[in-house]
Amino acid sequence: MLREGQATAVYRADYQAPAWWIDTVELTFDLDPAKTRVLNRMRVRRNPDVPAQALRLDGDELNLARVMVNGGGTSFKMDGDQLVLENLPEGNEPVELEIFTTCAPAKNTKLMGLYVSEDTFFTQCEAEGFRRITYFLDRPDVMAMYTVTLRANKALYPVLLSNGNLVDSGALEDGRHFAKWVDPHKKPSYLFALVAGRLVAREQKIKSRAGREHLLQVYVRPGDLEKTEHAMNSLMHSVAWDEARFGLSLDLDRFMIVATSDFNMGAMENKGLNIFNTKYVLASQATATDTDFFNIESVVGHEYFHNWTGNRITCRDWFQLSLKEGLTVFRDQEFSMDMAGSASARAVKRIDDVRVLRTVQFPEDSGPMAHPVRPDSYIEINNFYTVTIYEKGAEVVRMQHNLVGREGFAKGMKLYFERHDGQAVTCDDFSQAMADANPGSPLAQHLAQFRRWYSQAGTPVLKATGQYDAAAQTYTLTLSQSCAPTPGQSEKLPFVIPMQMGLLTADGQEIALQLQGEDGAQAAKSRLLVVTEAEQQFIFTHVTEAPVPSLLRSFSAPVVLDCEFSDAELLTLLAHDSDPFNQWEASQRLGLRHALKTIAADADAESASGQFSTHVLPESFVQALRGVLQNTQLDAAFKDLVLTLPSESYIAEQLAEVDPQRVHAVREAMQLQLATALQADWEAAWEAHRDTGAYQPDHVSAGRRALAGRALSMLCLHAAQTGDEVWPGKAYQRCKDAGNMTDRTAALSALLYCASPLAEQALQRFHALFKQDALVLDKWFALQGGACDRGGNVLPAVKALLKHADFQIKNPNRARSLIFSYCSNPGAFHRADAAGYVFWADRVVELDSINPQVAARLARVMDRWKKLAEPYRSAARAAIERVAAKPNLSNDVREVISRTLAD
Ligand code: B3K
Ligand code: ZN
Repeated sequence: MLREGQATAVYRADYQAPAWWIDTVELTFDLDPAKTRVLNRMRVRRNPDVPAQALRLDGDELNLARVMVNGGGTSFKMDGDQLVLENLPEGNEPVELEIFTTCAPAKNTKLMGLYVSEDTFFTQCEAEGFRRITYFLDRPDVMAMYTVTLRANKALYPVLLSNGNLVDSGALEDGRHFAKWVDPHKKPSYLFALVAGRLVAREQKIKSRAGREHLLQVYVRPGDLEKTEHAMNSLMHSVAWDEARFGLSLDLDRFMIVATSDFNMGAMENKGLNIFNTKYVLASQATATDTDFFNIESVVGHEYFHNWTGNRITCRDWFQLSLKEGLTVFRDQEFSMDMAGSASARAVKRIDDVRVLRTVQFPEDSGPMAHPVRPDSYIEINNFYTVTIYEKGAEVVRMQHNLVGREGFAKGMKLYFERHDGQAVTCDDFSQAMADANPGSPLAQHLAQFRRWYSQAGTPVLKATGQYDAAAQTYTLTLSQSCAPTPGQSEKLPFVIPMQMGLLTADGQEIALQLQGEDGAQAAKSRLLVVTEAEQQFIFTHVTEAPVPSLLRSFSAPVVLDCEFSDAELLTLLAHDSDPFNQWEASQRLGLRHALKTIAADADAESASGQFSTHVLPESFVQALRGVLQNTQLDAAFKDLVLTLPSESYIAEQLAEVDPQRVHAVREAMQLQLATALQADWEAAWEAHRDTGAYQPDHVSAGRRALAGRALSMLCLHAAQTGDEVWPGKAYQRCKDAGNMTDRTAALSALLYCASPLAEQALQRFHALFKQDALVLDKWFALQGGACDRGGNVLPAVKALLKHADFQIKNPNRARSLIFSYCSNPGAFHRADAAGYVFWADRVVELDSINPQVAARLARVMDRWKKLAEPYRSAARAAIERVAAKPNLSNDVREVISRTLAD
């Protein structure tokens, strides 16, 4: 293990092919929580393409008992954590290695490698966890065939699972038993998995289009079986979707999902044996919200789609992580959209995805952890499972899709598999296949330039200005791009930006788009412009009036669009754009614009109490929002999104210097204005949507529940101003009687939001009802950590909850539910007395000694501290420096903290 000061960076440019290959691995486990014995027999051979070198095997926290070569003893040495064999036979003949080690799964609180959760053994090997199980070439470009024998006490561990097919099983002496698994596919070590414990499974047999039969299984703890129906349905849908959309069939007889409540992230795509956080498996209407149901569908899909994009074709090295993650996120997004059905539901999904990108990835891209989609270096790879790798990576794949079209993309995928199935490859290999399958496409024409999306960090700004020439009936759109420097990259070259756009008349009609020199016959109403220069002009002809441009439709590229729209133009787009994304976007721009104006206004204009007037938003915008609420043509889910104001963190990102309490106060003033001005409309919305009938987690009824929940929250907020007790009473009643978790949590958060005296009672009832259900308790903690701050009340409540009997910091879900919810709640976290930052520093240090990956995530909360106004900025620096001064920090936390403090 690297200790303080020893951490060294790994560079992409240093990549070298492995000096040895591992062809086969036979692992035998004697599972015991205190001391598990692992016998590893592998056949290795020299890589003939690389000069002869010693075999250096990775290890981490292993106890080495024995090493044998071709059945006899051998000399070896340790170099740090590596086991080095210098005297292996020369030549290209395979060598039989036998390594015997032990490890202590019960003590493994990092949850990497082999660990125990609730008396069950689990593994997590990505990225570098396999070396905590045995000595190995723990790198993704070494792919081997695995045979695994598990031995354990039968009463305690009746179910023994590993990758592939079960080929043998039976009883052993002393109440023990064994199971032998053979994976028919070669794989990198990060996809290895085993599970052993007392589990039950929901099973489903399916037949593929090609006629092959498969067994699907979802394993959970006894008692949770009835909560697995949705996960199983999601898995069946995923299998069918990948066959239908990409012609990719399941390549295994058996596909298993196993759920655990102790997991560092969402889920893991181990070959044939996916391991999931319970949060993304277990669902019933009584315990899971609509969001949970949709997330389960998307994560089950994501892990299943990795079977091809990640497992069959994997990454050459971890710098290529987005090769599998960006592509697989793109695939799960498309899957969710196809499952959603209607155009409006698809748009809602797209808006949700863009919201995550803009509120989390854009800040990452302009902060201390900014890195390209294909990074050039890292200290701890676990720190690079980021929104840039995943979500921006997906946008980079989506842009390729936009540049070659849907059919072209399918052709590119086909070529990618023809060329690289069974290989460990690079991001360049993917874009090359896409371009080669689509000669003549803008992607093929500009491939080298397009690849800057992989190599340059930072979010480009696309500035758009329009000029209408009434005499010539032309509209000239000038697009210029720029990208601010990011750590280590001061100069940025122009990107290839696919920009989908249209032009509207002032009353909302779409104008046929004819570029100068083009034949009018082909004029479409929406088209793709490909921007490649630092500045470029597009001249549209036959434009009979000054148009309103609808730019970057469906968010066709991950850029900041800088365009000086008037309020009137934005209202036109909100009311009439045929692109629902841009309709929503217009509402966001209007909300944001007035928030920023108020924040920037002279502080003297405010009342002495620091309250803002409740007239932040102009009447025309409020009236437009009323129109949306009253519009019977629009889906409830879409209305809910339009009525959601930009978040505090999104508003803060637009500011050069952030006073978080001011941002909080302005946004709350806007909320109150909407609550008051639209009171009658919220009542009507509540009445029209509160009854959603028998629970179904489909998009239409989920949208109805979302809008009803928002209406209730707004009505309670308004009631709190007037002293009215009716609405809080209704919310309390709903919290008591709701037939599903979505309505119940919406009612509870409405009570918390308006600081109703009934909130405490409602919280207690909720706890009493669900104290046996870990995932619901997580929600209970999260609601309190994320509550709207009223006079600094949230932090004391959070501190008290840390001592609650149900709080366990070792469980990542629980730690996230309380601590992360609080630290990402800007109004409550950024306190003038610095107590939020002190709390953060204490928790980072506490968590780091338990689970560095979770601690490093929490450390990221301070990414944007340099933008804070005083006194927040100095207080934040002091807290970060306090963490930095601790001895024995993990590499994970040290890397994040030192980047955060770097100039
Ligand atoms: N590939 C895993 C993530 C592993 C994270 C390791 N620190 C889950 C996923 O992206 O599907
Ligand atoms: Zn993934």
